[in-house]
Amino acid sequence: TQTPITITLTGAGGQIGYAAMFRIAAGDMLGPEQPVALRLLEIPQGMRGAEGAAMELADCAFPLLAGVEVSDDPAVAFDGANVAMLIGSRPRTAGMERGDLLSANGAIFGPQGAAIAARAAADVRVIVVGNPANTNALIAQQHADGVPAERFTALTRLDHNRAMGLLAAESGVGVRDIDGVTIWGNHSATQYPDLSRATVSGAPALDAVDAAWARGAYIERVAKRGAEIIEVRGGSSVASAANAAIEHVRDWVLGTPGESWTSAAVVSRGEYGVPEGLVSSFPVRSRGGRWEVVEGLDIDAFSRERIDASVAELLAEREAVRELGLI
Ligand code: NAX
Repeated sequence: TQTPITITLTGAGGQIGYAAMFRIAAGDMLGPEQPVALRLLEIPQGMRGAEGAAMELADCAFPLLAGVEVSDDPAVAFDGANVAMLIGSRPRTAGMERGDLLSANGAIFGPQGAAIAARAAADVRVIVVGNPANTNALIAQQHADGVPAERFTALTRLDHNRAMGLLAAESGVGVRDIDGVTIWGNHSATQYPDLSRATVSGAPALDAVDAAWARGAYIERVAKRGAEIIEVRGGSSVASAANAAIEHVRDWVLGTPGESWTSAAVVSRGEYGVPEGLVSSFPVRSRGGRWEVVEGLDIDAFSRERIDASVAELLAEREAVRELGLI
């Protein structure tokens, strides 16, 4: 039997945490042989929800589940964490100014970054789901002295999966026949779902679908898919978000298959002209437990403009959190 991997989930009393934890405990994230120990972090008002979920986990009698602890203290919840999934945040609500939004999240992600640096395992991998995810990841990373920057990532896999699903539907194929999709930039309305390298059944996607659609309505539909789900379902994306976070961690730890790539927001080293240090989405492969940005792709003028626009938003968010003294 293997040593359990410790996974910390924040916002564990909320919807995405609830959707994620049962699949993680069932082995969907780290495989059917790998025991997992869960540490659930909540704020005091979310503790009952997390405790109830922990009771249900016990009632599942998952053979791989090596233990569950619930806490409202980051120092306890991040203790020994190998994987930290930061789901709880303060998302934007109607009428909220950007400064208020960023300040509220700075108060969450700064201390959590520091607690990760102080308590987590040496190999800790962090994924931020809570919005604004890219900048929350930047804040956490900046407070995690001694933890390599590459261990901090933010979720754009949901956008990536949405982009795959919508392309497959338009082309009349299954998602297994889709490859080479990329999400660039911020997990926000400015994100750029890029089909210039995508293939449908091995042929260029831009030959399989209307090029005007690919560079117009498609981009908008992917970027606004969250709003579309809210309108139809009457609630935000939950199971699909949990699934994407699980796939992000799975691929990070276990690797991506072959030459295929996926999308993840990682700390830029200046690839594709994205300023160093920004947490921006790129085409990535996972090799030997590390994300590698896929380099050397040609970027045409249209793509350049879209990438630059989303990166400009990330830069503005970084400026704002600097001015607020949050990093
Ligand atoms: P919920 O409101 O259901 O759950 C959030 C939970 O986080 C609550 O139980 C709350 O008490 C807890 N929480 C708040 N501050 C905390 C802290 N400092 N420490 C620990 N727990 C804390 O939201 P849910 O639907 O689960 O969504 C969670 C986050 O994911 C939101 O910020 C949401 O905007 C974001 N999303 C990000 C996506 C992405 O692709 N990156 C897509 C889905 C989702 O919209």
